[in-house]
Amino acid sequence: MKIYFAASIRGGRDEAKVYKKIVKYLKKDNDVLTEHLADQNLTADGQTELTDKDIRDRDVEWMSQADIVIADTTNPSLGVGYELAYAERLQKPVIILHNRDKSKLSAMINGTDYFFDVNYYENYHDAIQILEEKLSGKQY
Ligand code: 6IA
Repeated sequence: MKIYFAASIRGGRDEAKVYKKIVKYLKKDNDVLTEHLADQNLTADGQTELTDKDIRDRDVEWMSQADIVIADTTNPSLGVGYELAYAERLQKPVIILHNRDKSKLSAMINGTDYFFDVNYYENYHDAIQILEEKLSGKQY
């Protein structure tokens, strides 16, 4: 299965360790199109050869190929919000992981009529367990 994983970059990298664990778990059985998000050396102001337009266009192309979008929304991020609205537009299945001890999920995400499967976790073990339950035996 092709997974588009979305998580904060310029919004802040405080949760990068959790992203790394999630991507490592997802990569065991799936193709994670956005695995660079797990790179702990990637900083919020990290440099890249790509222009912002290249990044945006490549990411939406990847999303169109994905079977499912999985987003960690704990660290608020404009890019992740945009990606979730884009996933809704493409009618992609979406699983959201959110650590509610750290922030409150935006009403614009929690309140949308489109089915965002919102799941709250307390630590990365819970996050992985949620994914295990959601992904096992399901065909996306
Ligand atoms: O607003 P944010 O930067 O927090 O948005 C993060 C989201 O937008 C992620 O889920 C990514 O899929 C996407 N995104 C934002 N910036 C990049 C990016 N920058 N590369 C890939 N996806 C991005 C280049 C950083 C480079 C050093 C690897």
